[in-house]
Amino acid sequence: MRHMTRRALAAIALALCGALLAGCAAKPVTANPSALVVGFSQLGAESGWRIGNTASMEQAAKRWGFGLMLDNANQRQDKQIAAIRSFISYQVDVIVFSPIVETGWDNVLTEARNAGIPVIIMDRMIETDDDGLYTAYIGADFLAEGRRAGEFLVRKADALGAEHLNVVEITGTEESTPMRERQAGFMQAIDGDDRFTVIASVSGDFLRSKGEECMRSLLETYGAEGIDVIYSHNDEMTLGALDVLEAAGVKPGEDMVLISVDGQQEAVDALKAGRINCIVECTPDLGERVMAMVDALSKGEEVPKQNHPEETCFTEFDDLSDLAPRGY
Ligand code: GZL
Repeated sequence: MRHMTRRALAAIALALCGALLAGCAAKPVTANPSALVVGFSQLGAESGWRIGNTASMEQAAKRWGFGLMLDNANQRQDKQIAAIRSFISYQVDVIVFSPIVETGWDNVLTEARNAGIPVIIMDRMIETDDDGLYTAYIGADFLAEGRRAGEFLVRKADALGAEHLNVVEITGTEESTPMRERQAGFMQAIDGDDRFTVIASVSGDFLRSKGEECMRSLLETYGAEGIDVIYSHNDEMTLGALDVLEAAGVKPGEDMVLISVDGQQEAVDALKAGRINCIVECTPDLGERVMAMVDALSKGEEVPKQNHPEETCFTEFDDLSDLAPRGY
């Protein structure tokens, strides 16, 4: 862990520079100068899931009494890299980041390693030949999430007695781990079942607005009668698609099967109303796991490299009457 005096001096210097440059007081990181400081680069605020994930980190840091330097990169990898470099300059105790895409991190993570600062990758994963560049990964098993989506579709097709179903896929941010693995897991689960044809796969970038655009374009291309199933990689895009479908006179959940991922309250409410058929859960509540690992690292304890939270799947076949509020 960093020597407090050196870091305190670095903090004062950085804060003064920041304040002078920004013309505003640098945000105090923590009231307790001896508290651990976590540098957290969050990729953006593109969805209810992401906002819930950020809140989870802030609440957990507060519970543990850690200082949290939070930077929101607004969907830009270059801003995440700059934030990580500022955390290194500040000499934080641990760096946590959710990489918007999988590649392009080796250089800055090498700088963190050279500075002796452990890195926890949270939520999404990186692609690297050197897994010594990070201490641990805490986040979902996205391949399993994709498989759950596909397994629901097989079950639904059985229940419908369907002979053939045309599937369209609205994917998340290209080259991100959830997009790649939710697609791969889904395809694994339906592989070899000739009742299903994936007729289109378009990127909605995890955004509600782009989910609307994708749905509008898919309807124009295939017509409502040409689409039987929509597999959408997150609830925001699904909710955008719902608006477009209902404006076009389609009854989602009945005329078309809708499969979504995340488990935001608004989507769960739509599931309960029969407008969505299945939501594969992806929990944003990773903060407690992250901060417990920060504490363990500060005590020199060994930590597991891969850490996946328990997740489930909510479907039309389940009794959801006592499902607790989702909180995001
Ligand atoms: C998944 C996370 C994804 C969510 C989206 O862990 O990275 O990013 O599924 C979010 O809602 O935008």
